[in-house]
Amino acid sequence: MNKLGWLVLTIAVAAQSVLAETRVYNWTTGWGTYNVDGGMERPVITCNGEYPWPDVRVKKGDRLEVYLNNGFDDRNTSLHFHGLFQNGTNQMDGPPMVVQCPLGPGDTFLYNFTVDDNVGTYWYHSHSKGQYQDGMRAAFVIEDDDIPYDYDEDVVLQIGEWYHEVADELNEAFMSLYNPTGAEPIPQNLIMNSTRNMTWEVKPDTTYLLRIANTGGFVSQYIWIEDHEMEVVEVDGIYTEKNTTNMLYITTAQRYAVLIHTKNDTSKNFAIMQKFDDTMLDLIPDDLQLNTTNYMVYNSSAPLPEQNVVDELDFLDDFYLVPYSKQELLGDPDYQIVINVTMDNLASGINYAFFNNLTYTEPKVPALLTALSAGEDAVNAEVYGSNTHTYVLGKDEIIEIVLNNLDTGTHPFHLHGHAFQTLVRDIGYDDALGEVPHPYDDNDHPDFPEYPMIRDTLYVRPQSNFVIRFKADNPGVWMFHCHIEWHLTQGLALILVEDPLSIQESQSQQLTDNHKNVCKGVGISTEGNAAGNSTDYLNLFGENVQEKFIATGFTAKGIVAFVFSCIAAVLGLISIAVYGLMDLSNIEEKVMDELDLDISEVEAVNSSSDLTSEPKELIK
Ligand SMILES: *[C@@H]1O[C@H](CO)[C@@H](O)[C@H](O)[C@H]1NC(C)=O
Ligand SMILES: *[C@@H]1O[C@H](CO)[C@@H](O)[C@H](O)[C@H]1NC(C)=O
Ligand SMILES: *[C@@H]1O[C@H](CO)[C@@H](O)[C@H](O)[C@H]1NC(C)=O
Ligand SMILES: *[C@@H]1O[C@H](CO)[C@@H](O)[C@H](O)[C@H]1NC(C)=O
Ligand SMILES: *[C@@H]1O[C@H](CO)[C@@H](O)[C@H](O)[C@H]1NC(C)=O
Ligand SMILES: *[C@@H]1O[C@H](CO)[C@@H](O)[C@H](O)[C@H]1NC(C)=O
Ligand SMILES: *[C@@H]1O[C@H](CO)[C@@H](O)[C@H](O)[C@H]1NC(C)=O
Ligand SMILES: *[C@@H]1O[C@H](CO)[C@@H](O)[C@H](O)[C@H]1NC(C)=O
Ligand SMILES: *[C@@H]1O[C@H](CO)[C@@H](O)[C@H](O)[C@H]1NC(C)=O
Ligand SMILES: *[C@@H]1O[C@H](CO)[C@@H](O)[C@H](O)[C@H]1NC(C)=O
Ligand SMILES: *[C@@H]1O[C@H](CO)[C@@H](O)[C@H](O)[C@H]1NC(C)=O
Ligand SMILES: *[C@@H]1O[C@H](CO)[C@@H](O)[C@H](O)[C@H]1NC(C)=O
Ligand SMILES: [Cu+2]
Repeated sequence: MNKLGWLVLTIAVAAQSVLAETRVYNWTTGWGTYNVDGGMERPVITCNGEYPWPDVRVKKGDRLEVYLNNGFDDRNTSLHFHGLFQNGTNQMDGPPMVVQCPLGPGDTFLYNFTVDDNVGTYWYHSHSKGQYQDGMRAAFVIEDDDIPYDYDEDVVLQIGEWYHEVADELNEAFMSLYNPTGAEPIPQNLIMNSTRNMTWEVKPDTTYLLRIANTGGFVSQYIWIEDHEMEVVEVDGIYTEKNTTNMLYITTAQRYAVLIHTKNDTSKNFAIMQKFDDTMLDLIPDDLQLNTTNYMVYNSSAPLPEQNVVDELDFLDDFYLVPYSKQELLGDPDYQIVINVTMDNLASGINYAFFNNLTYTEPKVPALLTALSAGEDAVNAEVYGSNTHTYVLGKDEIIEIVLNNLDTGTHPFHLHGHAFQTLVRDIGYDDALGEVPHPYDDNDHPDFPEYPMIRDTLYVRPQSNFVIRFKADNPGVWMFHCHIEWHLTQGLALILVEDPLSIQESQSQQLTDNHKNVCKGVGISTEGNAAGNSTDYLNLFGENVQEKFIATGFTAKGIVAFVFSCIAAVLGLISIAVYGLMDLSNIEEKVMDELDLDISEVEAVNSSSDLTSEPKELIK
């Protein structure tokens, strides 16, 4: 290179380093008592003694150094920056036993990465069981000087649901023999920005970029603002062609950035409405308020509006959004993964979730640490264990995931490390109408869009299917899972190991000294296969595996019958935790209805003699 060339290069580097900043955060987890929804005081997870956790706002290209100090005395923790590609920094992605060792009490994990490949609206949250539902979460915005839209002010808004009990207690009731249908706990309220009756004070004649993130752990929501249109310009960090709507439907973990232009007239205030997708609730307690009113305030001396009632839920179908980049449909897949979603009881009687009959079960060594230490064996999916449900993907391959939802619920699926194209999302099929699941048919499907919508979290409808594609251009170990925290706990997850030999070769992917110390702290080896064997990676002896399926002859229906017959009192207590404060008198009927049981059948099982012995086996 000539002298001038060096000079130009030097200036370019200097200019970049002036713009890009390193932002340091030092967060310690703990517990505090707060009355978040105005309904009840309860313990919540705090950050440096405060709640809610701080929203983060950085610029594209910045470096983050987040020191997460585990201030709990009884549990491990972790942090995931949802939607970030973590290109070259896979160990900073968060899920414990997938890309990192769990962070033990008293230890510190340094999440150190740059945000080069992402812009827009994200969030961060604990990736350890139930913690984000207890409050360990916030919005995360990456500002972009080149954003192709004009606006005056940029405002974030978190929506979610809230429980009056901590996740630990709910989980105990949920993952229990006494909850044989796997009914998810019913939340007590919807919240906005960690409160109810939220007030957003706006200026007249102003264009807001409102960044809405559903940081809840379960229910999808409808959201609309009385007499105000929303122009969608971004989904999950992907800019879109503008699309105007009155209402959005947002699943947990999804984000929408919308432009809202305020009125000139400041005499009146307007309702910001949020509403449960109540089809996701197994039971609707009598006292559950399905919609909540918040306020867009132009004039604080004018009265607050009543709720805004709409005739129909006419929301934007995100499938039809077109990315601003007009990225074309990726070519035919090099590799197609077909996964069936089901839910069923295993031998303990507990209800689990499955992809192709596998319920995700943690390995003994985090999968990334296996990939880094396995040498040539890293390309063999077996070394990651038979119950982590791992697929190994080749460098730059086009991957297609076909997901068939054989279950009757709606599930929002999230892929780490990528945003993907959505080729197909079928309509829902209602079991109440006698409809059966419709798996995707390769030979008979609708035309794929020319410019498919791109995002990182996508819902599948009941008994339906979707098809997504992405390019395996991000070497790392990435989780694909349902973002309903209850379903993740039930094992609705799998692992994609992308180009493992490139991970091994990359300097930036090597474990940091801090990470090695964190592993030492919780007694986890930094090398070895899923069983922890580092001499023979193909010897999986001693690996963690899921429980057995229920033996033939003793069915899930039998378990339900047993639960009802022997432990009615306990059931009552558990039911309160799971179903909320509802009229419990006919709960057995409702559960049986859901399982398609009829009373005579249950009574027949109840009186049969082998029942008394078998369930004891189940409990041990
Ligand atoms: C983070 O804060 C804690 C408590 O104030 C302090 O002990 C620790 O040194 C800080 N760590 C860093 C990296 O600043
Ligand atoms: C933290 O994780 C380690 C390793 O999986 C485990 O042995 C330990 O029991 C966990 N600690 C707590 C407090 O749950
Ligand atoms: C964060 O990572 C960068 C790049 O590897 C490194 O230069 C920097 O020292 C790291 N920060 C800390 C506090 O270790
Ligand atoms: C908030 O909303 C609830 C339910 O609509 C209502 O009962 C309560 O009084 C409201 N609180 C305030 C402070 O407005
Ligand atoms: C929501 O809360 C965040 C953080 O406190 C705040 O910056 C934002 O303005 C709030 N959004 C609205 C719509 O009030
Ligand atoms: C609102 O006021 C601005 C400035 O006063 C004016 O330019 C604009 O036309 C008005 N908009 C409407 C819808 O009246
Ligand atoms: C909100 O819920 C109440 C009862 O829970 C109902 O009367 C009202 O019509 C609902 N409003 C909307 C907009 O659905
Ligand atoms: C906007 O969304 C509607 C469906 O909700 C769709 O029919 C239309 O094609 C979309 N237009 C653009 C430009 O995205
Ligand atoms: C998924 O389910 C469909 C319908 O039951 C079945 O035809 C197909 O073989 C299943 N695929 C896998 C991978 O289990
Ligand atoms: C899953 O289990 C069902 C029932 O045991 C069986 O029919 C089916 O073949 C299994 N599917 C796969 C992909 O193993
Ligand atoms: C990761 O970085 C590589 C090399 O810079 C690039 O080719 C690839 O597109 C990136 N992947 C993602 C998902 O950003
Ligand atoms: C690891 O594999 C080797 C070779 O197959 C075997 O001898 C050894 O017992 C295994 N170690 C453990 C802890 O299972
Ligand atoms: Cu789910």
